Amino acid sequence: MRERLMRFSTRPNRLRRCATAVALATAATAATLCGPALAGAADYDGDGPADFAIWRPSDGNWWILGSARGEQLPVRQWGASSDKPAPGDYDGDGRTDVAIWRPSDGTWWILGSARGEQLPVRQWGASGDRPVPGDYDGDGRTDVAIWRPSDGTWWVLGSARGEQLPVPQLGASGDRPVPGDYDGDRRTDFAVWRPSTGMWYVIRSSNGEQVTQRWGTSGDRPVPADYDGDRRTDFAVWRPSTGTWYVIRSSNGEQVTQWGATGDEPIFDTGLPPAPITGGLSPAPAAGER
Ligand SMILES: [Ca+2]
Ligand SMILES: [Ca+2]
Ligand SMILES: [Ca+2]
Ligand SMILES: [Ca+2]
Repeated sequence: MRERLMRFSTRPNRLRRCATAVALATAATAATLCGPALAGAADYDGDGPADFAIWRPSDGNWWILGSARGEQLPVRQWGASSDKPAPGDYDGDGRTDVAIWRPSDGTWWILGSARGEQLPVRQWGASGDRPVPGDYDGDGRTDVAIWRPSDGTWWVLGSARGEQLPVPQLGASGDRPVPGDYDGDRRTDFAVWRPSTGMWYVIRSSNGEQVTQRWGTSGDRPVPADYDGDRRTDFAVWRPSTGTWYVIRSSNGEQVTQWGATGDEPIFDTGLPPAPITGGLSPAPAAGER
């Protein structure tokens, strides 16, 4: 338990380390770079723990603080200002791949970590959709997926067979998609958080059952992740007004709070579970240069 508590309590410190690392590397302010336009938490250097990753829309640069050495990885340019970050382990090598989804034409641009090369460009989704990559079919590789706010449908291109999975309906306009592995079966569960009511709606992949949980209020940001290390995603919100994290640990249901430093911002903005991007990325063209 001590280890688990420490894991959680170190997050604000790591946030500050992120800010420090970025500040040392650029004249731009750390506050700007550590703002809400984030790529999520994922394991880019492949050492196990999640690394803090920031994607800056203005220039498409990815700033990653690798946990293995505590050092910033080489800055990579991938994507343009209108793109949405969509990292995941698409090539299944255990390291998160830098990736973006382009709303204007629904294309996915992925820099595979295994070979340091761009994967074939896929078209999946349309303007207005939200990218919700995850391993929905449980084959160990991230699936290209979008959530459509207008009707709450989830469209997933399963990586195992290269086919579309059954299209569930969950959520409505105004909701925030928060997919994660809440039931711990290694498959991503469809999930949304409703800001107006603070309700979480999750369809468990293990049995198809829908479960609900009230956690958080309007103005909070959903930041689901596995904070207690039991491989199940925990319900969690971050309150910007006070910098406080509110988490329900899936291991024991314990409700915990953690104060962040003023100016900290949540990293888990995409709602992606920490997934295994890599250090030492080799040069590759920016998304848009086929
Ligand atoms: Ca990978
Ligand atoms: Ca998959
Ligand atoms: Ca699951
Ligand atoms: Ca957990």
